[in-house]
Amino acid sequence: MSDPTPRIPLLQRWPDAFVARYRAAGHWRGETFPGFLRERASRCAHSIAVVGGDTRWTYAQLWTEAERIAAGLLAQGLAPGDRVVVQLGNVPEFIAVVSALFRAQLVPVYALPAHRLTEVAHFARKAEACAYVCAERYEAFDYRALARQLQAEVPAMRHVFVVGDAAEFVSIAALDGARDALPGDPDPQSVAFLQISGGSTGLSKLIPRTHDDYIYSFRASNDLCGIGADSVYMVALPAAHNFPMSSPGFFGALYAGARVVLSPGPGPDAAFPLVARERVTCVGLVPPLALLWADAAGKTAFDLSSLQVLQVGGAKLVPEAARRVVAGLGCRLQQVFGMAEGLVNYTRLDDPDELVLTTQGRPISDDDEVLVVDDHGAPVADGEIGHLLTRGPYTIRGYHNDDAANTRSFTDDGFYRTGDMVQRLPSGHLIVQGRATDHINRAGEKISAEEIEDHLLAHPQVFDAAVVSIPDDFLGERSCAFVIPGDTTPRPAELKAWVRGRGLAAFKVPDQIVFVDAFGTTAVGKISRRELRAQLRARFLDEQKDAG
Ligand code: OOB
Repeated sequence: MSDPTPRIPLLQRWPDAFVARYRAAGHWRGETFPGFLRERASRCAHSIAVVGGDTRWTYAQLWTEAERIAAGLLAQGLAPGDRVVVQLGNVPEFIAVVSALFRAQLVPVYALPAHRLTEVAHFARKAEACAYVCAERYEAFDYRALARQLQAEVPAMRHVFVVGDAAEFVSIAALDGARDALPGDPDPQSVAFLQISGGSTGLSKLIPRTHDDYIYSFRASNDLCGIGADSVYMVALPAAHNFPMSSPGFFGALYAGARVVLSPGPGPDAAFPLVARERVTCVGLVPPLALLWADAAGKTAFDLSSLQVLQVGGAKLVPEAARRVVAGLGCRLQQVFGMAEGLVNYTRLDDPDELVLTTQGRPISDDDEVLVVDDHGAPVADGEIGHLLTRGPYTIRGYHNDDAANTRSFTDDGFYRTGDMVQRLPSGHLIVQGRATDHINRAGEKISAEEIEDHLLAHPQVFDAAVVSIPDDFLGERSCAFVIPGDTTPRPAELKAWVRGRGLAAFKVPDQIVFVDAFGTTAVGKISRRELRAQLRARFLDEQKDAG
């Protein structure tokens, strides 16, 4: 059978010389998702692969489920190469469904459970997807209602598959089909899935990851995070995030033949009983959750002594918070500074404490090229702050179907402009010092200021709006919208309800709304939105200091 899976367009592929180099180095081994999952199903057939809710699947059972669903999807009329938006929470079916998509050479597009119609419709259009997989209900939200709206808005979305009661749609549990209709394994260089970007400017972009590049990233992560067949890895953050997916994530754990435990929520209440019962050895958290866990650990009756490595990433963990986390949980801390576009940095498990507490780690690979440059692109000396640019064996060379973003976000020679400002130490460890783009990092969820401003501007009583990040003791950053009202001033609650009503994830609703008469008092002539946001933020923080 010819290979139907999407290839990355020529301009955004790794050039041949890099392909040769990454292969010669043994990073890209020609492995594929269905290939390794099938192999584990035979080698680790009776080991427990996935635990969640009442389900405990062995590796053999997971593969059987994946093949059943894969065959069923093809029997329903999907064809290899089709894109499928997957919006599932931390349930075993998440892993079975994506394994099935890989098996059938269908391409998952990962939405978070928090995403709502506007976002899911955007992913569907951008990916030209024809199918949507959702849960009947997750965290009290009925996704079948969203599916109906989605089909009305995106006619190309022909198929809806539901985990749980499917109503008029097709139930995942009922799928079945001929196994001999399943395709062979895909080209390792083809696109395995599309991941969602944090969305630093405007709407989220889609990130094409190949089998070769992604498998390398979690195989290499396993070594650096101490994951082996005896490990028990907990998914506490939403499973669709890159961090719990691949750093080392549940895919790393499955690659190692380890056990994956899905926690229904990220907080101590949901997670601690499972840590104790399953003897969890490794978990990844964002900084506010790590602090919650550390505080709760001193008071809980649950036995957390199995925890060996607590990973913290997604947002900056300041040294003082790092000390509290270590004191509270008593296990090894590992800082993780990564991005869905590729590059992931880890502090090493045997790094001196000082580096673990004060840096965000160093790249996975010797072939990760890291540049720290000034505003004009000239390299800065070690220890100085500059823009982080990177390219390497698991960092994309371009977004899916987005020429404008590609021109902005990649240099001519293929470096990704991360938007992060960092300091590099002579050891190669990076310290994240802020960022050059205007997004809000709200407890690890990235919110584009521009996207929220656009939604606020659509309100009839908003004359102008600027959204900025404000430091927050718990979240790290919260969002604050400065709004110049129109003829009458709406109530803040009304504006928040407006943003939510536009079909957006709840985490994007501004935490705070401040009405102002005008913007940019010190500005002469036209200033950029970036400068404007910076001025508003500075003025607000000054006023708070004076008031406090
Ligand atoms: C992870 O991925 P994304 O794509 O949601 O967000 C990437 C951005 C980075 O560019 C940086 O601005 C920020 O999140 N970030 C951190 C950080 N980890 C991520 N900023 C400071 N300190 C850290 N430790 O967030 C992600 C992907 C894979 C592994 C871990 C995190």
